[in-house]
Amino acid sequence: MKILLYNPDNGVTRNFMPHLWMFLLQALTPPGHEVILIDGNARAMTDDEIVGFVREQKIGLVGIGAMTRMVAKAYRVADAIRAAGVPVVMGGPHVTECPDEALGRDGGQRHADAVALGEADETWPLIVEDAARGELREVYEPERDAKGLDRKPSLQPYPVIPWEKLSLEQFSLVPKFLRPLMNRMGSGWGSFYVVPIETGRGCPYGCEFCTVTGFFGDSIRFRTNESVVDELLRLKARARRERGQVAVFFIDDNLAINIKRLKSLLRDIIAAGAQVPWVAQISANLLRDEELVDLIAESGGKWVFIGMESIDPQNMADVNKNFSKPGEYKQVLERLARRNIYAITSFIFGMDNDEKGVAERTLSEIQSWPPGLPVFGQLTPFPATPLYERLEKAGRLDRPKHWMDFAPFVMAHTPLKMTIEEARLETRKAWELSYSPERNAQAVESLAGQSFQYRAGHLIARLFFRGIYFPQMTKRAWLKLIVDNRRIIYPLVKEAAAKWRDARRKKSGVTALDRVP
Ligand code: B12
Ligand code: SF4
Repeated sequence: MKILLYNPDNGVTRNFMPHLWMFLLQALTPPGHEVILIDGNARAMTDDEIVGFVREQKIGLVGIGAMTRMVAKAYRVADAIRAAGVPVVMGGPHVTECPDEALGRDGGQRHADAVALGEADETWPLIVEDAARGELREVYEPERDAKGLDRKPSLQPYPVIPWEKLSLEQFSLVPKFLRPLMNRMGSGWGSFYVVPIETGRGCPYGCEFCTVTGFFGDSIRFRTNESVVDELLRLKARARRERGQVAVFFIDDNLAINIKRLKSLLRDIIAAGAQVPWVAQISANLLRDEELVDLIAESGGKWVFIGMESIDPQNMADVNKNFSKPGEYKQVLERLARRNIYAITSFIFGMDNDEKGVAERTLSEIQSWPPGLPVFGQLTPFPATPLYERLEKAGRLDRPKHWMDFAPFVMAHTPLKMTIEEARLETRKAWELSYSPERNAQAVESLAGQSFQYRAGHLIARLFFRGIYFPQMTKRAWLKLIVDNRRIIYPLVKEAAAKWRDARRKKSGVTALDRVP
């Protein structure tokens, strides 16, 4: 049977990285079936194009995964595929929390033939075999333990994802029109992929807005160090073979949740020479340990994603994230910056203690920190989170099913001290000011004294991150961005050209000397 795994885009931004669940389920598919992956973030397709593809390829089963944010699109695509007579199974965090919605048991339209609840590592092979026999059940859920809780996959052993031979073409971050040039320059940047790798699952912290503690559980499971190191070595070998670049996003919710284990993993990565540039999510409270931060740097850690959420301790208490202290953010970022590690700092606006002016207050704090990549979102009540339940009980949900009419940056409830429109404007302002050409130039200039690679890398990351908020899909949009940022791009390009000429001169100097009898 041919199986298509599909992840929809959200219609606004594109992810810079493919979704792990597709590769994982592909690796867990029983032999005898062919699995094709399409990530709408990388390969945008209309509903008709997807249905056409399913027909043309004679697909026998379609698996669709989606976060809440993309679920309306996922349902639409599922409806079109089912109308073409092909069964659809849906999985992931949203349908796990709202299975009745996907199955049409809540009075609405049915979108899926079957749903896979929770972690599907163990149920997926069963789903495939049932579908191949034409006997799909409606609901697949993990077995329960003696306490009636989902039995979670131990991650030991962990399936081997054959990155070394998978087609990653749709996920290369180097724009197609630049690839031939980059290849000709022999710079090793003809391809660039960010690949997701998990080393563990689960987080016990239970922040009010987060689905992770409920979905993956509060007990943490880790893969063995060997299996992670092996995956990194295979990736590294591929990048070397293709003369391209690869970076890894360790997608664990909190990579340092067990500091002792992380240190042991990083030491093994270093000992095996398995370092690749990597990014990971780590909460600020777990970045106090100097030895850990040394190991992060030595093992290839370049960027750390920190869920800072707010600079207001009252907001942090309101969302049960008191363990993360705004008062120590600056110190943490300086500790990282001393090792040339920078932070993607994530903020949430529209918390109950936020007022008009929150963007400016937050930005003036950020300005006093080492340069990083701030990102701004809004407090969103995802189904089955404690936040959703609190707001629902208080009758504060303006759009209880906000995912069915997804509107980017428009909140689904009204914060206590500002309006929904004010929250939208504050968010916009924060993005505009943080990624203005002036701010980009200041950030790069503040890295004066650092190597060319750091400064250029920082600027490129800024230009990409801006695209999370501002549509930046077309060549025209990129050109405009380059022109707007010429003040900082021009000197960097000049410096690069001088370096390149210098390198060529040195090379030809050696060649000339070699020819002397
Ligand atoms: C990596 C990541 C990202 C990446 C992008 C996704 C990517 N390319 O991987 C980035 C950083 C870009 C990102 C962004 C966002 N993210 Co995010 N992200 C994650 C994270 C940390 C890991 C995802 C992952 O790979 N997990 C490991 C895999 C194995 O788990 P899984 O995806 O759940 O898949 C398993 C099962 O669900 C199931 N399954 C999943 N799909 C399917 C499909 C089928 C057919 C079947 C059978 C089974 C199945 O099987 C898998 C194996 O067990 C999760 C948290 C988490 N731990 O999952 C949050 C998470 C998915 N993100 C979340 C959110 C909210 C966001 C943002 C909206 C945040 C924001 N405000 O901007 C954005 C939206 C991005 C967008 N494009 O619109 C929420 C989603 C909650 C929800 N109900 O939708 C999560 C759960 C975190 C949280 N705090 O609650 N994210
Ligand atoms: S620390 Fe991160 S993953 Fe853990 S509960 Fe809080 S937001 Fe979710």
